[in-house]
Amino acid sequence: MDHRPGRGHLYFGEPGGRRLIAASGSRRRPSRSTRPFFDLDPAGANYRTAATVIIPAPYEGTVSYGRGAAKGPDALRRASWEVEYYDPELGRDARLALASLPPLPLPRDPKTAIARVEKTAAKILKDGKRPLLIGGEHSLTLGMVRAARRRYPRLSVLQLDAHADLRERYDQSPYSHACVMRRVAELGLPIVAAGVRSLSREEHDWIREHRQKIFWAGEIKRNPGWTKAVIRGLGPEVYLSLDVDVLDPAEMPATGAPEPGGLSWRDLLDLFRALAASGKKVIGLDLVELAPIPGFHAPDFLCARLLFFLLARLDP
Ligand SMILES: [Mn+2]
Repeated sequence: MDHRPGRGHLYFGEPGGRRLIAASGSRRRPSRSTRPFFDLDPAGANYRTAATVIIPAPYEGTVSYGRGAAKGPDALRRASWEVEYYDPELGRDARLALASLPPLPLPRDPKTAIARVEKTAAKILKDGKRPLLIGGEHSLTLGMVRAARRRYPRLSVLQLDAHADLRERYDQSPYSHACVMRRVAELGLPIVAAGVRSLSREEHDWIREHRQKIFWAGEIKRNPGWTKAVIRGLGPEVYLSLDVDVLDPAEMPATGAPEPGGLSWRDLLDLFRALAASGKKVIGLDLVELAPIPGFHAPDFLCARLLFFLLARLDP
C-alpha cells in the first residue's frame, strides 16, 4: 500500500536534471520480488544517470556464528519501500540518483566471491559512479576496496565495526569476514576504524605495531568531538565500510555476531552529517552483516533509514 502523500513528487535518476515520476496510480507497480530499492525505477533502468549503483550481494560463505546475512539485501530492499522521502533536517524531499543491479550471484568460495565483487565494482567505478554493496557478509568488502583502490590510489578507508576484523586467518581461511580489514590493510592504504569493542590479543598487537587508528566504542561515548577526529584521520577520498554490528545490539540485534556497548543510531547520524559536511569524496561504500530476524523487522527498517540518511547527504 502506497499511502504516503508526496510519493508522486519524487525526483529520480537525473543528477541536476529532473525526471518526475508520475503518481503511483499511473505507474505499474512491479511485483514484490522485483520492486526496487526505495521504489526507484526497475533495476538498472536508470543506470546511465545514477550517481550511486547498488550491488545486492546475498552472501554468507564464511559466517562463524549466526546465519542469515544472505537474506540481508532483500530484507533491506523490502524495508526501503517504507522510507519517507521527506527529510525534516534537509527540509525537502531527498533526491537520490540511485540505480540497482540485480542480486549478484556469488559462489560459496570467498576468494572467488570477492573477485566477482571486485569486477562488478570496477565496472561501476569505470563508469564514473559510486558502487554501494549491500551484504551479505563483511568479507566482500575486500573486493570493493581493491576495485576502488585501483582507481583512486590515495584512497583511505573508514571502517565502522564492532570487531577489528584484523585476523591473519580464521577457520583456516585468509578470506573470512574476521580477516577482511587485515587484507585491506595489506593493500597499503590508511584505515580509520570506529566503534570497535571486540578483538583478539593478536589483533591488538597488530594494531599497536602498525599504529592503526582505532576509535574504541567506549572512547567515542566519552568524547563529544569524536566525529571530527575520525574525519581528520581520513584522506580526501574515502571508502566507507559499514558493518551494522557497530551499532548497539539493543538497536541492531539482527546481525551474526552482536556485541554489547555499541554506537547508537544518533552517533552514526552525527558521523554521517560530519562526513557529508567535510567535503571528502565517498567514492564507494558498503552496508554489511544485516542478518534479518524472521518476524522482527525493526532492524531491517533501521538499515534502510540509515542508508537513506547517508545517501541523501552524499550528493546534495
Ligand atoms: Mn566486520
